[in-house]
Amino acid sequence: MHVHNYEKLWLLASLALIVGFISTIVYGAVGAGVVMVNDEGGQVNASGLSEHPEFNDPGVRKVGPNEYEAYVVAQQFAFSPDPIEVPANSTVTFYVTSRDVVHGFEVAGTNANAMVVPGEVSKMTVEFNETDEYGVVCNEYCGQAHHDMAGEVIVKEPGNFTLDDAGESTTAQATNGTDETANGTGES
Ligand SMILES: [Cu+2]
Repeated sequence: MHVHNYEKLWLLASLALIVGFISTIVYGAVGAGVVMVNDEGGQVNASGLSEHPEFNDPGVRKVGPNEYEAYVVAQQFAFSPDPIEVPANSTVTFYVTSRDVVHGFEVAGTNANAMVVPGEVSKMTVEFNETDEYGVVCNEYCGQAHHDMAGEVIVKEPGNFTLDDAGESTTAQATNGTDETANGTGES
């Protein structure tokens, strides 16, 4: 069978396009450090958050050198705590859940962006290298004042950062590694 040269050229060109499109999808999915939020964060009783060992007192905990966990509760129409304060040069794992309806939790300008579903914990990790301020937005329509639902992550100079009382008030893990930053004075 004879295939005309132009025909071959078009076949090749369309093949290259298909390969190109698939490559961009694969790169976007695995090459750019994109991680999907899955069910790793576990589940909670949305109406019993006040009895939860961490979500009863949302806040930032130190769990290792330069490693922090931030427990965040979303509810109509605010995030708690707000602002979320963390030190620069740290790795922060956010655990976010909702007290009422479905919300969004997006730390604008970072890779953190998740749906927040009552009963589920969305877990995501962000590295903060420099002092900065990031807006936190709810990007799931959650009710009449949804457009007002915003918060802030403040990345502070490590020397200016102290954990507030929430960082030392709960459970065994917090009593291990917090002493060096626990000045006992709370927020200044
Ligand atoms: Cu909302």
